[in-house]
Amino acid sequence: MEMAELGATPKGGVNRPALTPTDIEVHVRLAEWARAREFAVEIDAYGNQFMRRSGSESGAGAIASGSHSDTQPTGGRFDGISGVLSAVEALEVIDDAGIETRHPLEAIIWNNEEGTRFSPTNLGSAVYVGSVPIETMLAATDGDDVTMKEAVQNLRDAIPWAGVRELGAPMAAFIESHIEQGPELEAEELDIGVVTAIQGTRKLEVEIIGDEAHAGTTPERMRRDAFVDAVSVASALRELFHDPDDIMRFTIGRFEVSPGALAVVPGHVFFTIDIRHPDNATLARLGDQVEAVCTEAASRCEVRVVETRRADSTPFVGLVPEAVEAASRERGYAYKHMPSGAGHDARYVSEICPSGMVFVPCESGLSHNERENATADDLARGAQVVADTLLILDERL
Ligand code: HGY
Ligand code: MN
Ligand code: MN
Repeated sequence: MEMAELGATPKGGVNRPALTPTDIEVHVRLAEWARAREFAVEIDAYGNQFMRRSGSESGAGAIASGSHSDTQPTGGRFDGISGVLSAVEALEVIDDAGIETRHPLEAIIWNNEEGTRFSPTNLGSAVYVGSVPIETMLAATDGDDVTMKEAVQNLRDAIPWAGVRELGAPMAAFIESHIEQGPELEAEELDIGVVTAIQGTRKLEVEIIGDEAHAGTTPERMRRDAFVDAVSVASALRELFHDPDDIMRFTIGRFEVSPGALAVVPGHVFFTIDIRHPDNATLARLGDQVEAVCTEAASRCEVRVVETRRADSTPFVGLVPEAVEAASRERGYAYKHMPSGAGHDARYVSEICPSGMVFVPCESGLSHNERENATADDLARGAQVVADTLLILDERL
């Protein structure tokens, strides 16, 4: 609740874009908590923050947990930050108990997971594992032309005593706790979801380019109205992605009409496409048709389509989900295995080490919404599973 005050909105949610002053304040507070425990604090070139309790075996890779602290513009109090705090809580409780682990244990704040502030955007975890080039990502700018590089420097300046973490430095394993963001656990009265996979996704940007003209004098036959074509394009896309089984997810989340003046025929439209599906072949087949469908549906304007991100479905198998399941069972928590509809940092971290996730119930399945809610008891069980999982992994690795 203390973190939810940083970027709090009047409607009870949180608006905390990556590395804005409120988000940096989250990083500072957690760094201070870590320092009070004599945990090491490090920040990498993309602004990911690592808080480490050392282990007894020199050279052993860290067993890590964490999530993100940024939010959607009308986000809730739990998406992301609850996973960061679960990791910090796990390290603190293990420290309080005086348990010596062989591996170092780390709590991580991955930078820029929601990715709403900078364009082009990417997840801190994706940059860390090297799936996108760091130079391009540091050059990304926000609406005020602040670069990600400058934003990372602001973070560094706020925690000048933090060490430098090398991008891609190996980890032994990673476990991310997150609210479910869907309705199943609550409806089935379960405590814990053991996550089996994250569905695949493709993100695209579409531009419709027409001509600005006078709204009072230009006859319809002479217009190249970008909005009119964008409406046809959007309908054609909805048809392309219509799925009678309701498994396909298709969203146009941002739609900008320019110049956005009452008496001007719009000369330009920009919109984003977010598509998701658990089956990579379906995602490939339909995603590959986007450009042709857009071009076909626009009658007078020029259309440009770029793909900004693509990630296949990612399974979580073996060591980490098995440890999450063992932890849940030993605590007597009611759990089930389930896939994730949302994307998460664990998807990218799984490219460099065994990874997995634990879900906790959230009220009515609401997320990316200011009314997002989760109970303290449920969150505590999730954090307990994280702590137990770290210790189980320390034994098994
Ligand atoms: O939309 C997503 O799935 C991401 O977590 N923001
Ligand atoms: Mn999240
Ligand atoms: Mn989110």
